[in-house]
Amino acid sequence: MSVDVVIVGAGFAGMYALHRMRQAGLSVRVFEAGDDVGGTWYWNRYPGARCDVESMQYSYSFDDGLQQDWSWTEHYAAQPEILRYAGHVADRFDLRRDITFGTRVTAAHFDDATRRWTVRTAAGDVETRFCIMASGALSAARLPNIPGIESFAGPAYHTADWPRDGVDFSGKRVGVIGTGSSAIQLIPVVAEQAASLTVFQRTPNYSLPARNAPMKPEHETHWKQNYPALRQRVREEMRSGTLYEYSPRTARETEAAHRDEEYEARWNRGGINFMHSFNDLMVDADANHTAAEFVRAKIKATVRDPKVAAALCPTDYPIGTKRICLDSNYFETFNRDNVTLVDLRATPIEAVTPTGVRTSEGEHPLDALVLATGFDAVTGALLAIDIRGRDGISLRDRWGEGPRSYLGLMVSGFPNLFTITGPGSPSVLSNVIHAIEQHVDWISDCIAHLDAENVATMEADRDAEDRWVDHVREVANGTLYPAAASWYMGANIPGKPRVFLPYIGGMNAYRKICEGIAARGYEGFVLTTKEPHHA
Ligand code: NA7
Repeated sequence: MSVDVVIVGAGFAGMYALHRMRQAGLSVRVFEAGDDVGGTWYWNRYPGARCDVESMQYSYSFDDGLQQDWSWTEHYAAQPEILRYAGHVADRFDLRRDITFGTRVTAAHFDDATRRWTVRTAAGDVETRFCIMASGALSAARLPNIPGIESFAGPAYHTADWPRDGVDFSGKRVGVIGTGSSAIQLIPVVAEQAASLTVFQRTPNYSLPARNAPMKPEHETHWKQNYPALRQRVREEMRSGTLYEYSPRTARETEAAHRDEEYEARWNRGGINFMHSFNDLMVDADANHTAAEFVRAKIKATVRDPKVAAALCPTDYPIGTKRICLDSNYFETFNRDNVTLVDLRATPIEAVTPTGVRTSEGEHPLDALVLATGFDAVTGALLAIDIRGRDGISLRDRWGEGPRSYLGLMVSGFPNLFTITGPGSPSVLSNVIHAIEQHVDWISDCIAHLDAENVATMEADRDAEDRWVDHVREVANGTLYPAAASWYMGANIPGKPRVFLPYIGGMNAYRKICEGIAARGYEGFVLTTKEPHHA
């Protein structure tokens, strides 16, 4: 088979890319490992899975009919509803006919002579001019390297590979390893069903109340009546691809009492907006400390057992530098009689045994195990594919000391290969659907330009790429983010280079940079023209 464009992945990025490429008159084939569309929302079916961007904004903006017709039932949509939305989009734009499901891409090799890519799958090879990697930033699930993990006799589930028919934990002694965002969503729900729940925590996390609720009709109407203007405002003014109330004030210069009033008001309204209470929280350690202290006081006021409360309080990294979590009754859940917190810093795991988890303190008997242990973020899914560019050079080698990319969109030496929400782009620091739309629109305009100018290949210029990588690092180093051993830094994967993976300059600023580069004739890219046709 030979096509103009191969797209890897049929999540929100792959679906929109397919739609745009098709509109441009290109032939497209999408490969997707899952049996249907939805990407992260297809795989992450664990109880309590929910988006932490509000529904009216965590949705496509490219088609007004779509955004007017679809109704969200909750302020923050749960996984089943988001998956239904993905399915609706696939139906509405008749996407599935160009998607090969149940098929993982294993390799993509560029041929210098033909200037085409060969994409390898279990279903055979496909030749293509362009490759679009829509393989997701949080899609390569990671199993913990704990001795004996294979020996557990009961069922074990990773949150990102959850059985389609769900799991009944009634009457079971359940263990959860991990206390990241996935665990924080899952724990309150499983605690209500299981006979007992044992939470194995290595690093406590900061979590804010979501205050999720059924969709308020007036909120939905407000958004639907003003979508064009509101989306435009997000595009122009918002760092994070989501409409938040960014404060113009610093915490440092605000009196303690007023500061706490602001935190309290935002805590009570719920959501990530709390993190925008002041504009210096992510750049000034003292300012950050005031927000962290506020959250620690809330944890201590919520959790009745002071020892458990203390163990749940993060103390050794600034708030927000590991992905901030949103929850519904997470800390409250530790007041239940059937929930036990095991602080792995005090009593580390020694092994998983056939009947439970053994820590330095003894065995915790379990019937079922949940691994909420996260992902090889941002680069994991790309490097799982054997990608080879010019002269057979592999992406794995090129990125041996950390990812190098121009704008998070293209890599030098890998012509005509685009990454969506790739390393060096705002990616996971933005409302991801918003970031996806910006990338896909830019790529689609770019391909139209290449065709109009008779261009055969385009790739990042090595110097421009180096400058961008330096810029990404400098901007990150101007913040508190690198202070935490987070998955943003690759720190959760043994041996992964410590590089701040996303671009933190803001989605609005990033969009302008990309637009400027395109307007200046794709500055920083190397374009080679096709040989003229001979009559
Ligand atoms: P995260 O945020 O990476 O959380 C993984 C959790 O698992 C975290 O608490 C880890 O502790 C813990 N973990 C990992 N390995 C181990 C071992 N070996 N022993 C004990 N604990 C371990 O993943 P999530 O799925 O929760 O969330 C990822 C993102 O997806 C989220 O931010 C949203 O954007 C969506 P650690 O902190 O490493 O000490």
